[in-house]
Amino acid sequence: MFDTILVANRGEIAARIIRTCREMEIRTIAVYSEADVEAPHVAAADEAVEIGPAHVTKSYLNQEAILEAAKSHGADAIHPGYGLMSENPEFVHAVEEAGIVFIGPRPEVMELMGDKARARDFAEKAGVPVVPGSDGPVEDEEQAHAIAESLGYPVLVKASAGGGGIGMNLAKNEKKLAKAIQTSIRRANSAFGDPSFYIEKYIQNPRHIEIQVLADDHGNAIHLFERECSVQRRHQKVIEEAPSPASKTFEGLRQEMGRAALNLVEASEYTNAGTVEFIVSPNGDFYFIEMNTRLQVEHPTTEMITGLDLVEWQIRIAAGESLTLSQQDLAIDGHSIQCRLYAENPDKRFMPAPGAITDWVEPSGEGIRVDSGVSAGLKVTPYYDPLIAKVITHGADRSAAIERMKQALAEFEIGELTTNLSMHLTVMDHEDFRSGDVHTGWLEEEFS
Ligand code: MV4
Repeated sequence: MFDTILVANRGEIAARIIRTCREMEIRTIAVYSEADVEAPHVAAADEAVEIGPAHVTKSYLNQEAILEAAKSHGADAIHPGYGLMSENPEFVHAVEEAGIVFIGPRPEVMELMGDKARARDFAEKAGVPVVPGSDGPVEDEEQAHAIAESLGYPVLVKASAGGGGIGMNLAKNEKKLAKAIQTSIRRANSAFGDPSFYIEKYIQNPRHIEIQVLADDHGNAIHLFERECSVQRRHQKVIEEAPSPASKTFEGLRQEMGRAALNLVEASEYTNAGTVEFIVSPNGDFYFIEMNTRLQVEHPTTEMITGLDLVEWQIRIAAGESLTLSQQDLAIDGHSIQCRLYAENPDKRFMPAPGAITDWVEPSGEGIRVDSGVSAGLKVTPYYDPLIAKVITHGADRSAAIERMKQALAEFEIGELTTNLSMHLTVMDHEDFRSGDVHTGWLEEEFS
């Protein structure tokens, strides 16, 4: 097992990774920017290294500074958390060249899944259902017209290098196609320096459901069931839960999506923790959209219903250990919901609202977990993601998890800072949310 892990992240996820390292008796090194001197993840780690100015490109994305901190402080592994350096194959190569273990998948599979057109092609060949669409990237506008014609409108133009909705444009009819392509190309060029795009049939009002997977270096792979992530705004998830309410409606959905996810894992020789994302149409058909090659923000809901520590398993797998669980050993225990608390203003179209935290008292109790990255006396700065905490509850069933969430949110004391907490309380009582029948456009339709 590793002696020392450097956590190349900040906020709630850095603190959460450090907690598991402590339980595993692994020494931790935090890194921090000039703006994060007083951040909780810095205090939580055994040692901490300043890596640069507040701006992410100068600190948390500064590969040389992170590697230098790891080398000079004797780290034998680096955990990237999510975002930042977590899905950058070049960083993985640099880490390995320094003789340090990257806690995550191999860089080759990270690169494959990072190219959404390639990933889609690969998934299809591995027997995973994909949305009807182009075979790989589309060459030009003429070919695009022919493909769209055979698919039938509306179609979605997606940037190959995209993901998370970047460079994605809807063409409702033939007249709108050229413009959608141009917009995708422009966005993809400026965001990724890669103009390539592909086309899919547009699935209206889908749910977003994903499968958590774990795979080791010895050929063992399991899935840890599904998470429902349809409550989102501008491609930012807001509320997640496990299992998905749709699994009650559609018999066989969980098992079929789980099998499909494992087919992709096995075909791509994927290792460590990962998430296979699907969209599910209102009639229960599911389609692969992308694979995230990292731990996800919503992983605690899976931990609550399986009793597993996903960070512990990431570390064990990276250290070469074998999975000791087989698919038959796994069962879902109850239901879990996660509400993301963002420093944002519900009265100003949920725009980020940085500010000082004068009061911060977290709820606690049976079936309540809070993963936070702030504390009283600190400031939320405009430099980083406005996610400040996640409230996660567990109950015997969905309504028990919702009741616990209402209780936890009501108990949360947050002073001065403007957050979306009141919106969460409203959602918990909304009849559509209660019914479990929501799609990816629902939140923006109801709360705008
Ligand atoms: C789609 C889709 C409908 N049809 N693809 C958005 C981000 C990227 N992960 C894929 N996305 C979508 N792809 C087809 N063919 C609808 C979305 C989509 C979405 C997907 C997941 C979560 C939230 C979403 C919000 C809007 C649109």
